[in-house]
Order: sequence, then structure tokens, then C-alpha cells
Amino acid sequence: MFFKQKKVMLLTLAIMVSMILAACGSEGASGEGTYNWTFVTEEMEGQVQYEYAREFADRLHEKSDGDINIEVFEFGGLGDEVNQVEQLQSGIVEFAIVSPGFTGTMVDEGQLFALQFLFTDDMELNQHILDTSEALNVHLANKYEQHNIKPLAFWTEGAMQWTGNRELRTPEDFNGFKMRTQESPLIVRSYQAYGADPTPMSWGELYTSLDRGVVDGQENPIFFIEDASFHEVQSHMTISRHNIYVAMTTVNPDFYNGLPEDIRNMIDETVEEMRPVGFELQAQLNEELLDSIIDSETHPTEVIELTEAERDAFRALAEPVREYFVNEVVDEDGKMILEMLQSEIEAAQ
Ligand code: 6CS
Repeated sequence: MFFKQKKVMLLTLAIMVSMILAACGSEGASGEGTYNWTFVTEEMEGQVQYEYAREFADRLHEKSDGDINIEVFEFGGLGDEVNQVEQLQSGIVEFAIVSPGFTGTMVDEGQLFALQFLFTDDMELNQHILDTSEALNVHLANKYEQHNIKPLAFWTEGAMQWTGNRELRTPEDFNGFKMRTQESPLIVRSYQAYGADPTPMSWGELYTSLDRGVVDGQENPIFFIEDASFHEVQSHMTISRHNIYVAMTTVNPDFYNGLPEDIRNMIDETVEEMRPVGFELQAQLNEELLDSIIDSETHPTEVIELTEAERDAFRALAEPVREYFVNEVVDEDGKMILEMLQSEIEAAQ
């Protein structure tokens, strides 16, 4: 889980050389019509993103009668989450699952996903909004495309919860709390609004940082908290549902636009098929692994659930962060995207 810089550089170099050789090999030996692509994810085998990407790859392989071969990478093989976004942008990798929390310093508008209590508590409805929103799938997607990242789908990995080395029930509990966040400055800002002391870092460093007290807590969907064993080094988990975890299936736009139409159609069709598959995957894992945290005798974690009144106290502090986003972070386009999304959420309810 830990990435000594030199080791990562060597590993990255080795993978890049093998990719170049694979690409040359396919053109020379198999001729036109054979495709060897790379798909990077921010997660490990058994976790939602990786399983999604593998299913995506299998389906395309089958649909193309074996012509499309996609190698799926677990997190870490190509560096950290931000390195992976850069590799997608430069075309070193063709596909990536990207969390908007790692593009916050590049695509300001994508930071809207940091805004807490924006979506509803109904996860099926939230997925419907992500699937159909014009604000996201047209306008926000355009903003990403300007940065050489083409989102093909926005989807959720579940509601986010807090874990900590103490109980987190009220905004006062966040006072001076060293919260680990992803890179987006608006996530940092959101926790500062609760009085916390946030530190962005890769999840590759998170287990040890929690264990050693470098940070006190973090936010993630339940499946990830359990599978990455964060609950082992955290005494408390708060079911807060303060946000939904959004992931994007993305592709390098030059690569995608340069493909023959029938291949592009196959990709688009697979993206559509994967919407319910991804949703089921996260729903099942989030449910199963909650029980596993609650039932763990070796690593007991106290699990509490916030009441609506308790959530309201956080909601009130999250509200001004929206104003800040509109007034200080984005321009008129970003404001329009957020307002359109808010109308879409209201209309869906
Ligand atoms: O906390 C994180 O940064 C990680 N969480 C999830 C659910 N997926 C990948 C991401 O890097």
C-alpha cells in the first residue's frame, strides 16, 4: 500500500515499456482490427471500481469476438490517483475510473461533487440523476473534455460515512480533527467549515496514517472502509450519509474520437449496460460489509447513525460552502451547472 517514489517510477517505466511492446506487437502480428488498451482504476481486486472495469473489459472482449483486449490495472501499479489522471490526459492509458475528488485542482467545476448534502438520501434516485443529468453529462462533461478527460458515465459507489479515532456526532466533534481528504480544495474547505484540520493524501497512505495518528479520520463508502481495513485502526464509524461517492468512467478523448464508429458504438453500449451492474455491485458490497464491520470481534468499531436533527447541524454549515463554490471557485458556467443540477435533483424528488 505504500509507494516509495523510486519503486513507483521503476514499476511505471516497466509497465509503460510493456504497453508499448504490446501495442507494437498487436499491429504487427494481428493487423488492423485488434485493439490492446489499458484501463486504470483507483481500487483493488474485489473493490467496486476494479470489478466494474474487469466486467467492462470482459464484455467488450466478447462483443468484439476477441478483437478488443483491455488490461485492467489495480490501484498503485501506475502511481497514485493524480498520476493516473495525468496518464489518461496524456493518452498513456486509454481508460480510467476517476474520482472527481482527484481532479479538483484541474477542473474547478468538477468540485461540485464535494458539496455535502447536495444529492438525496435515495441512492437509486441519485443514480438516476447521475445517469440522466444534462448538467453533468453535457455541461460538466464538456469542462472535463477541455482538460483531455472524457467522462462516459458518472456513477456512485455508495453513500459516504465518517470514521474516526473518536465519536463524530456534532460539528463540535470536528474541532481540530485531523481529517484525511482527497485532493479537491473544496473538500478541504468543506471540512474547514466544520472546524476540522483537513489533510489531502492518497488512500495508499491512509491506513498507516490513521494507525500512527498522522490523521484522525476519513470519509468513504462502507465497502471501502471495510475492504481497505480502515475500521481496524478506527474506533468509531458514523453513518452520516453526508455525501455520495461519485466515480467517473473516463476515456482519453483523442483516442476515443479516433476510433472507428462501430468500435465507439460498442464502447458506448457497454457503458450503458454497466450502469445497473455498477449500481448493484456497490449496493451489495456496502450492505454486506456493514455487517462485517459491526460483527467484527477482532477489531470492534462503535457504529452510530446520525438522526435527521444531527444531520441538519452539518447541513447548515455545508450551505455556505455552496455560496463559496459559486462566488469564488467557478465562473458563470460553473454556477449554471450547479443550478441546473440542483433543479434536476429537485425535479427528480
Ligand atoms: O478514499 C479514496 O481516495 C478512495 N476511495 C474510494 C471509494 N475509491 C478510490 C479512492 O481513491
